[in-house]
Amino acid sequence: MRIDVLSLFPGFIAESAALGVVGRAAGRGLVAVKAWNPRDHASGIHRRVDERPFGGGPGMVMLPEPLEACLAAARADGATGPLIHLSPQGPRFTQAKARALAATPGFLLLCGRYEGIDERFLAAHVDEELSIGDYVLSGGELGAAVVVDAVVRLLEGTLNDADSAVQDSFEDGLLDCPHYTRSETLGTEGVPGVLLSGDHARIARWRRQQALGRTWRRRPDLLARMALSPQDRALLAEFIAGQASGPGRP
Ligand code: 9D3
Repeated sequence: MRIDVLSLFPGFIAESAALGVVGRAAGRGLVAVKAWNPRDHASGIHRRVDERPFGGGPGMVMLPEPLEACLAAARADGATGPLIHLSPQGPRFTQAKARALAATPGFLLLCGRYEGIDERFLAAHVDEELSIGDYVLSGGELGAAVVVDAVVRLLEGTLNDADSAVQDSFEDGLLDCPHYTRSETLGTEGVPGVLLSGDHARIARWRRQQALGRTWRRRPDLLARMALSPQDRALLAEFIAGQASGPGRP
């Protein structure tokens, strides 16, 4: 897979893509993340990438010309797939969208800075918009890093079975169960007995029940959109029966 990112902070994109799971995937040749700086395609000694908006008002807006030239350079280099604008105006990025992107040969991410990007560039070139959540960021770079991370970890061969994607929260629509280490200082203190029993069927049942129970308590919105199997329903009923209070408890 190939991911090309248009950003005024190419260093941030390159450095975040060199870390952890994404860095390992790049090292294995499963993905190439390439950053493109519109400033490298701006003209004049000042290499301006922003201008004052028509109609006045505070703040600057990204000029279309450096972005046009930057996008053309990326496409000429082989950048492939839709151009996705990271934008607070976009629909929310979800695990389902990460899965859809992971099934493609590649895509481009466009990061805005300042107040945003000239609408004429967006209208001419952007295929899709994505927001990463309802909070205000200073630009699209953190959004791009989020999308790259969520997509690349889904690529075949990226994860070892230890952190296999199928075990993830949201892959089955549930939050994760609690985990306990073989800690030298804490020993087995506070560890649920079932985890020390060696009974793998009981352990699996307990973990599933904890995942269901935590989702019920902390994210009832996720549970409401799921169709639970009769077994899951029974596990959750048992969990709820053992609780002091209802959903919303921390
Ligand atoms: C305070 C500035 N706002 C004026 C009404 C508009 C605004 C412009 C640019 C708000 C945020 C940004 C920069 N944000 C992003 O580029 C961004 C973003 C976000 O802010 N929240 C969630 N997801 C994303 S993806 C890109």
